[in-house]
Amino acid sequence: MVAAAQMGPVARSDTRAGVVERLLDMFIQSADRGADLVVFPELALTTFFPRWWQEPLSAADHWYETEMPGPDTKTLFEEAARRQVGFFLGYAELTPQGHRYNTSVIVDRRGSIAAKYRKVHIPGHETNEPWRPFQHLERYYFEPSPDGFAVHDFLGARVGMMICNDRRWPETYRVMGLQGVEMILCGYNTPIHYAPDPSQDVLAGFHNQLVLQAGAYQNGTWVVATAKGGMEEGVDSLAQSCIVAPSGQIVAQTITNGDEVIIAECDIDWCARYKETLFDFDRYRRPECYAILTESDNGKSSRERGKAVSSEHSFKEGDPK
Ligand code: ING
Repeated sequence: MVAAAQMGPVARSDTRAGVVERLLDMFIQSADRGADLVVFPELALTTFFPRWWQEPLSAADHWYETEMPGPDTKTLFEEAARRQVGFFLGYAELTPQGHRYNTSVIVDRRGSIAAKYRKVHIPGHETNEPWRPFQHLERYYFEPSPDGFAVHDFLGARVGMMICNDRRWPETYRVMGLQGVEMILCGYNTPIHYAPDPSQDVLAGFHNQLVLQAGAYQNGTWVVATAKGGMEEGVDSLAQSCIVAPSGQIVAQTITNGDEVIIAECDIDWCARYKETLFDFDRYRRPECYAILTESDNGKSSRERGKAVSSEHSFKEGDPK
């Protein structure tokens, strides 16, 4: 059984201890309902601080964790060991070397960290843009992961992690799909208003479901996606946490934008119904046709070459067929 423990807003003034109390309440509620694993949101311990410009960058240090577990989070790890229930937790990481990452960990039934993931796709902008009603300065506050996506043997399944914007990129799911992933855990903070193109605002929920369902189906994997939603420091953020089956069906979804636990029986054997038929990669995938996907110049050189190639294969109006 897997639970998504959605959070409502975390205020700028909320303390980590106060936030952890909320997480603990939902963790205990999930364990009482039979959960083996509880998935918390991205940056779960603080308000979504990248909505504000702070300089120097060191003025933001207090938003980051320098140790995990730390003094405020160790009760979560202790409860995991006590109830023998694992969890996924997103937080801002400041390493001893001074690197800053948007990070998540999965913690096992003994309360030990089984794996750490650092966000690959960093959205938003790098510099102060006061024209925005609120900012999205993740590219100022976080470095992109140098590690990419891994899949781990965890709680009896092949489990991977992604964070927020990662869920919008098909490569995220396929890189883990090619490692046999059976469940992808995700936390997100998604403002409903998207300043660069407000026409997308009304589609926030649709786009959230679209990418999660497509990624699950096209890779025969479960996806558990947990929001920190609601009106947080004046920014309306998408809730709609959900649990998606390998079929692409949503089997559970939150109905509020506050603290809310949803739970589902996730039969890992369901993955094989897709991985061993329609999406049997060994039988049907054509990697020899996909080289452009991994060119570091985002395909520019292929498009250049493509001009020569496509002239042989594309016909102009009136050409003899
Ligand atoms: N948040 C957003 C996300 O990808 C965003 C960024 C906001 C994209 C609004 C599109 C629209 O869901 C994070 N934290 O990545």
